[in-house]
Amino acid sequence: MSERTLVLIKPDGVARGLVGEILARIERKGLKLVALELRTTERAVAETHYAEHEGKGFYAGLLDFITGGPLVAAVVEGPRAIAAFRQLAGGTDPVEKAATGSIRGDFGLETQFNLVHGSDSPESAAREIGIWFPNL
Ligand code: RTP
Ligand code: MG
Repeated sequence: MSERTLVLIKPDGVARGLVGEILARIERKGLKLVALELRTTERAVAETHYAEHEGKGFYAGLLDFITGGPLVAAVVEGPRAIAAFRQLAGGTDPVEKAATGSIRGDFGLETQFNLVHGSDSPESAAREIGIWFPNL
């Protein structure tokens, strides 16, 4: 059974010219792009997307980072797409948690600047796709 997940190539990934590399990994895994957009993120969108982290020490910096430059938002589809993309991304901390061979493990150094976001559950995916692609 196919499912959908919301993927962001965060502003660090765009600024470093890694969009093509990251999209290639998604496509080579066998996942399908069903929506794709380069956009600058309004603060309200970032706040809604990361509402679960409100009040945490990294929240203000995270909002500044996400709104600080263009990012790529995408909806990705395939069997177990949510877990499959989280596997491609690697753990949140690119050095301590993400394995070599994952996007974060191969390209990241700092937890904040970890290149990509992927929805972490079916409920998150539905919520996040609604935020970024309300017409989908
Ligand atoms: P994401 O939501 O972006 O896919 O990442 P995640 O599930 O792996 O990690 P999460 O705990 O949801 O954290 C969201 C994002 O906040 C930044 N962060 N910084 N400085 C820090 O300690 C810290 N912790 C989290 C990262 O950009 C992380 O991806
Ligand atoms: Mg998360």
